[in-house]
Amino acid sequence: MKIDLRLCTILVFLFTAKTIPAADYSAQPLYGIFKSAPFFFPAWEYDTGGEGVAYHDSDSENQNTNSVRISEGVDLWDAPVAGGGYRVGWTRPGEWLRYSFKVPIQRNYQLRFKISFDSPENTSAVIAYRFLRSGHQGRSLVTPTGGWNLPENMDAGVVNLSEGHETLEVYFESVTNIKGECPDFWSFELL
Ligand SMILES: [Ca+2]
Ligand SMILES: [Ca+2]
Repeated sequence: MKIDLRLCTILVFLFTAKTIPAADYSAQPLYGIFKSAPFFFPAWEYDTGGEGVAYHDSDSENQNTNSVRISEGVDLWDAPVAGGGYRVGWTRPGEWLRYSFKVPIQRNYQLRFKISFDSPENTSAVIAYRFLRSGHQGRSLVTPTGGWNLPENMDAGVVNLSEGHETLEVYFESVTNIKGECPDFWSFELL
C-alpha cells in the first residue's frame, strides 16, 4: 500500500521551561544494537530498562493485544500501514519514550516523526523531544491527521549531533481534547 507521506502542518516552538524528566542514562537499545544514523526507527523499539528509565507510561497495564513487550506498560497497537509492525498508542500527557543510537559523523540531521491523530473535537497536541547528551530540544504542535490509521510525517527540527552514542527522548506534553488522548507514535527518522 502506498502511503501518503505529505507533511503535517506544524509549528515548531522554541523550547520553554517545561521540564522533561532527567536521567543519568545508561539504558541500552533493544537487542543491544545501536542503529547508526541516518535511520528509520520504529516507535515500539524503544530502549530496554523499564518504567522510569527507558519510558514512562501512565499505567502499568499493557493495552497491547499482540505478543511483543507485553511485560511493559507502554501500549502498543498494530500498525497496518507503513510496513506493519506496531505503533505506540494510548499515549497520555506526561508519557515519554527513549531511543539510543549511534551518530557516525557530526553533522546536521533532520528529525522527522510519523504520527497519527484522530480528534473529532479538531483539537491539537504538543510533542516535545530532547537529546539527552547534546541537550538539543524542541516542541511541535500536532493537528489531526484524519484518523488513527492515517499517519503522516512531521518534521520536528534540524539538530547538529556530534559523533558517538546519543539518546532521543520523545515526550507527549499536552493535548486539548477532553479524553486526554495524545497522538499515536509510529516511528521517527534521522535524515
Ligand atoms: Ca499502559
Ligand atoms: Ca500509555
